[in-house]
Amino acid sequence: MTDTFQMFIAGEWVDSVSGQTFDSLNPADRRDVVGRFQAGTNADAGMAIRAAEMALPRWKATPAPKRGEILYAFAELMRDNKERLSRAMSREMGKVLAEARGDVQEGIDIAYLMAGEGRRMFGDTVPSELPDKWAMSIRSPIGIVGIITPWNFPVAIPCWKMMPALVAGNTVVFKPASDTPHCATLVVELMEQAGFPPGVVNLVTGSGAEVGNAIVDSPDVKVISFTGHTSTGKSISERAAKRLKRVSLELGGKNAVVVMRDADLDLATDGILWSAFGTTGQRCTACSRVIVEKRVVEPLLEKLEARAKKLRLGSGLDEKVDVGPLINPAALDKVGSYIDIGRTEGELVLGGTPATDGDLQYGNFFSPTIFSGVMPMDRIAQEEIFGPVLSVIPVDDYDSAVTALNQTRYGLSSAIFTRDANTAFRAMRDFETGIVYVNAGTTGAETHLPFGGWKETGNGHREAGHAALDSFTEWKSIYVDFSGRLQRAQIDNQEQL
Ligand code: UN1
Repeated sequence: MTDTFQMFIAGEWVDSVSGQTFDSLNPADRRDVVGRFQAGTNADAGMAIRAAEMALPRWKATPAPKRGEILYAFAELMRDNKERLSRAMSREMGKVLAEARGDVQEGIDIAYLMAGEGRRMFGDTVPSELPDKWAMSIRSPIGIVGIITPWNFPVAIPCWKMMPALVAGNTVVFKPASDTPHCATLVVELMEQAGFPPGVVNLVTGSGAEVGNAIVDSPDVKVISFTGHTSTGKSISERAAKRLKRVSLELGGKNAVVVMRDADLDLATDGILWSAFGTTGQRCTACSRVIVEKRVVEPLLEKLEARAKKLRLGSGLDEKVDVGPLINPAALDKVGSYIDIGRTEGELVLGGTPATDGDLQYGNFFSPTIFSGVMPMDRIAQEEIFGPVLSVIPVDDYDSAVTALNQTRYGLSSAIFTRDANTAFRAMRDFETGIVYVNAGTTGAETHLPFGGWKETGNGHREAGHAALDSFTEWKSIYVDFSGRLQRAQIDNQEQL
């Protein structure tokens, strides 16, 4: 018997008015149905938005430190339920258990961090240019926030978005990816237990075309926070622009690791393999390009190939497995089509096929793949594949490495392996990405620093860290004049010439 799950609106678990459901499948074994979920509609989204509107005045009026205490209780519950959530995530999303635990931990980390923001939420208190006058700025909640999240970090990303939105005093309508509604449901169940009042958090499952658009188009939803494809981000941005809605976008990446001739090649191999094939390449921060000084291409390739060959594919729930499945059959097709493109551009060194041995045939498995001799402007070096496909790009020197690295429409994460401190500092200055790693791969951002990218990776907003609050608050600058007379800024304090 497959369990059927409900949506969470106004503090109640409810069915969709559509009476329709959809199934979430285990990507490692499509015969395993994780659960049946409500196919939400425009009307369901409307009810969730109304619930968020009703809950807003009280939540806004709750002192931020008190709101923070509920976030703290949620963090504790997540910690207590970490193993259960991680296992549910491996089953529904496919990532290996160690990584699923990391995903949940990232959610816990941001919940604790944002709980603390309840007692900080700093503004500025600064001197006024006039005597007997006080000047300060404070953050205010904006209103109802629409949260639209992807499947690849099904616990961490919803938490990255909801925790800052909520501690700042907004209420939330949350639409998770249709590939991972179970993870979303488990998170919201814990939010309910933590004590968020009814209507403060609402969960509506269903398609982007129906539920996502209803949230984006609603005049009552003031902020949209979205992580996903660049094309979807652009369309959300266009729709939301009609209402001058604030939109925070985290989109694609085409992240590169630069390997200099003086690098520790074993360390570089570790970093590249982890960031290219971890999460089966399905991270926005995944490394899909290795830009290598020609002199070390051969030894590096040998190491990469030898190690990548040994990676074990299988269910993420099996602790011996290194690489889980892709999320769904469409992802398998997409990766397959890039292999065809790659064969005409570079040389296939390893992989290049779906993995179908034994029980793998029931899942969406693809062998770790490496192309060598790729040129910076080749399609496999330019387009986001979101799978276990790595392109090795040979270059002459540091300057051509920087040119190749920056020649892309994206700018999320980058890395350099070198033992030369001067080269490392040049890279920190020259790489046009929101995140730069020195002597580490391109993944593994921590939650107390700003997370996000340049160029078409986003629209200038950042998640995580206190920067996240900028997406979910309005600034209010306040002037208090206690001089008892009219004082005109920029005029009464100027010497007359
Ligand atoms: C993502 O893939 O959208 O830095 C997020 C990392 C993780 C977050 C990735 N902490 O890879």
